[in-house]
Amino acid sequence: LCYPEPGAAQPLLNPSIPFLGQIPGCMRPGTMVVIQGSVPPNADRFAINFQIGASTKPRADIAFHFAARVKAGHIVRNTLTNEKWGAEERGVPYQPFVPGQNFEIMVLAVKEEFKVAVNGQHYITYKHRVRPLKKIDYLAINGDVTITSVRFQDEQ
Ligand code: 9QG
Repeated sequence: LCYPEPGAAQPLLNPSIPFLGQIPGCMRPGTMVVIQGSVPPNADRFAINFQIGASTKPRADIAFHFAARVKAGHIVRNTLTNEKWGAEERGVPYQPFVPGQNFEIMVLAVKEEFKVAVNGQHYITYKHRVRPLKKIDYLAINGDVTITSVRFQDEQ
């Protein structure tokens, strides 16, 4: 269900983790999600999930899983379908998440892919494996992370 309308949403401030929230208007080409937070000292891993629904049993499909494995130094991207992970995408230009430091992750959905920028710099893209995009109606954030704000915007 794509409610509320895009643009109607106020920024979410200091949500507790694990976070699960509806994406106002669902994802569509031009939807941008801006997540600000920090990596706690000693963080192992955290993940940002763009989901289809909020079910835990069975677990909702995840169109785009962005997993920062801070200790291991990997950023893994994947899709969960019928409780099974697909092929991981792992290449990164650098590892931007540093324990004790703030970050900003911007995820922009365009027609063919998600574009992810970290700290204002283009970081990676992820080709859509789930279509149509508007099936993606929930954002979940979990793991070792502190989130100060989540903003949903529509860029036409
Ligand atoms: O490890 O990899 C992404 O391909 C799995 C992880 C899994 C994902 C997956 O165990 O972990 O990152 O949400 C999950 O299930 C996370 C925490 C091969």
